[in-house]
Amino acid sequence: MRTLDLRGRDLSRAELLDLVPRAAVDIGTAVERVRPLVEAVRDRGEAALREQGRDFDGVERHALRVPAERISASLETCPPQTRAALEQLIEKLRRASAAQVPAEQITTFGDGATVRQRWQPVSRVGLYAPGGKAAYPSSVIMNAVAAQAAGVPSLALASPAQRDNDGAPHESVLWAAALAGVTEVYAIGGAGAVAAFAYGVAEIDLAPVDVVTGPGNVFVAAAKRAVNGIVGIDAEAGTTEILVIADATANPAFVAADLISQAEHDEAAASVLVTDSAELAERVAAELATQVPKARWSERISVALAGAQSGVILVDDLETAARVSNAYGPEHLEIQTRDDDAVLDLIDDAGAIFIGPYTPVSLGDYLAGSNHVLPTGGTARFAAGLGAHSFLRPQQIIAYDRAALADTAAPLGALADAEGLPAHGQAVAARFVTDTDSSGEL
Ligand code: HSO
Ligand code: ZN
Repeated sequence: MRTLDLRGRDLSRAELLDLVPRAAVDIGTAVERVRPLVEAVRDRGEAALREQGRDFDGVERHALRVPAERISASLETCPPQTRAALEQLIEKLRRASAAQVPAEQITTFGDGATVRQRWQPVSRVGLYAPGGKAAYPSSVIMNAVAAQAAGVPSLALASPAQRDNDGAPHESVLWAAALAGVTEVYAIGGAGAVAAFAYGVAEIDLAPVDVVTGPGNVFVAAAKRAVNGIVGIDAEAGTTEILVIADATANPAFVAADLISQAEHDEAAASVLVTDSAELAERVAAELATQVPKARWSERISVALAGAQSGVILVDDLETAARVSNAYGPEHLEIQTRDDDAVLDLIDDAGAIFIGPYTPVSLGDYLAGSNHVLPTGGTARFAAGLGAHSFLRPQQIIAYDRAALADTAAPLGALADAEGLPAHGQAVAARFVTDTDSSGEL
């Protein structure tokens, strides 16, 4: 990993934003590349999906909609310990997701005037689960359970067709769908899946959705950006990132293992260590040198760790470490220091935050009970991870009675007049016209 030594430098946030290691992937450029794919699905439906299946997944004549019996039958091939683990994930995530649904709020203004806010789920969602370098049954569950907790009545799932599974999505994706209770599953991948959800595909009875969610590579993120506005989307959950803030008290073997765990996803994954201890940095480097060669995906991990998106950043103190992290806005932030809560207080921007030596990111990836679909690429500055809230809209319900409306008539008329819109005032005044007074005066 390359080292960036910021010690002795007093840098502004803007300078830090410029300096922090960042992946070279540009979703904006990728949008231009996926637009023809998205438009082809919009205009030519099933035919375009089959062409894209042939070009990207090497499968063309498969069933685009997976039969419901095929989904439930998949459980016969699921090893019992995998099934038990998926069930544990579902149960924990259901509890944590249910806790994310806000209660209805009511504000009253005297007697007879209320503004109520209820949280209304969207009607139909399209969930995407990637199937490239690895299959992600856990992501299927992260998406489906959050939508179910919000009360979304109609869920569809798409994941790339697999040549070695007769054109169905990866078998483990089907296990997760079966266990989460998702019965509408499509063997469609990438930008085409996002477009199919956004526009619908009449030939295969795929009705358009209201919101598309789920992680994916840069092209899936770009396709979501391209259809945003036609449908809602969740955050841009692209290639994974981990940033660890650690001091001299941290265990270098733990830190190295966590950096490796996310680098395992992709050559473009980002692993960043920010520390005020040059000694810890050296010890982590030594750990990496022994742990990486033993890893199953050691080559991919080495590429990710050596990439421009990864690195070790040396700082003078933990306050600066927190500022560096805020500028980076990591998808995952781990804090392993003498006083984790004090560092946490300094953090603004992160997708999810993992506290202490016994809360690795991979716990959150699978079984913490939290959701692992999180904003990447610095979008944590303004975006949140997936949760029940991603599928809910606050909706205000306003109810005034006659007396309460009468109380507001005069100031409302004044505002209407000030804006040169007297019919607005008249809509109120008209309700108070008496038989003897047709002017609407109160
Ligand atoms: N770390 C990934 C999620 C994941 N990890 C799925 C393993 N499976 C992005 O947060
Ligand atoms: Zn992961």
